Amino acid sequence: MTRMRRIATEEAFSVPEVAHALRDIVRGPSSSLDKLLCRGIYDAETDESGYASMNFLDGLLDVEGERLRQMDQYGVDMHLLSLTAPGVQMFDADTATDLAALANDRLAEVCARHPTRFAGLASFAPHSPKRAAREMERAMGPLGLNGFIVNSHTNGEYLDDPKYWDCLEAAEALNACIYIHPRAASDTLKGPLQDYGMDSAMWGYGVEVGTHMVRMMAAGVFDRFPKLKICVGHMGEAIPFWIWRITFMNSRAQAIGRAPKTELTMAEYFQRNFVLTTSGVEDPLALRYAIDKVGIDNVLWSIDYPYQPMEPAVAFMDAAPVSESERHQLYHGNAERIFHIAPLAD
Ligand code: VNL
Ligand code: MN
Repeated sequence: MTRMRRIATEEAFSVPEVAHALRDIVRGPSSSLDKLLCRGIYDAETDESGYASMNFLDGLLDVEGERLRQMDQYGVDMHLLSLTAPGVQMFDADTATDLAALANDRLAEVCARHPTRFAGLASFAPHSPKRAAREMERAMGPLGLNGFIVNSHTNGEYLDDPKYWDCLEAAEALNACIYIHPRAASDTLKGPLQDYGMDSAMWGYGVEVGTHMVRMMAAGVFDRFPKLKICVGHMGEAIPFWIWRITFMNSRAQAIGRAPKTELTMAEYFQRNFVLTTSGVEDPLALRYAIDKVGIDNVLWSIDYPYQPMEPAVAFMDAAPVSESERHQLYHGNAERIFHIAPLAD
């Protein structure tokens, strides 16, 4: 019997041009909370957060060296790569558009060199939505990429804002899933998240993306784009646990005129329009809960390399309290379906 294929679906990379541009951003006047992590990664000499000691930059810039070696060592067949947060969303719209295209070109090249080892989510610049839509078509067409990544808010605005709907329309038309990955909370959300290391993965990222998801559902975005698929990491950014209360209180808010009327309930949108991955949550009870809540078709395995180590993420899923057929779906079947990855011939 052959070993089960393992496709990891939230795997970060970068390219030197984007790294340099982010270094310039953190040396500039931006008030973004992302500066803490970005200074640590891209401007290590000025780091005050301690992030620099994690050496994430080496892991991000490397795709075909140490990363592939570890994938071989731990039996990880494929990384679905995505340009790491904050992606291109801190740059002005022109720079963001150009750097997204450049990162997508590089990504397509590496996927073409290793078609069974790497697939990729394309970047786009939401703040230039018409050009973004064209880049999305290029990414899914000639570049042969597998879906899209967006790092939550853009200049403090979220995808419920109709100014971004060209991007949502393109994704839906292309039958391509948008992965909403965290970045640090927007300026209007960041206040109490600035201490104790709460800015990033410990807490702030989940608050930021969870807020983004609720905004999209409550705004009725999925009435306009019923076939749009959104992927989120971190076992659903706590929304599976909250969805009953979100649904109950949203229907009350609708009834008293505080929220727009929607065709479906929040729980129905969550079920129909979202899939989630396991990145950075190696908790078997949380996994079992997520599967029971959203269904085995809607949960995908991921590592979150290089921010999370590979070996424990594999050990977690190998030992997870699921049936073998469920494990097949988590490890590869759902990723193949959602992200247009060719199944292996028997
Ligand atoms: C971290 C974790 C950062 C996961 C990430 O992206 C991430 C972190 C910037 O631990 O800082 O995807
Ligand atoms: Mn991640």
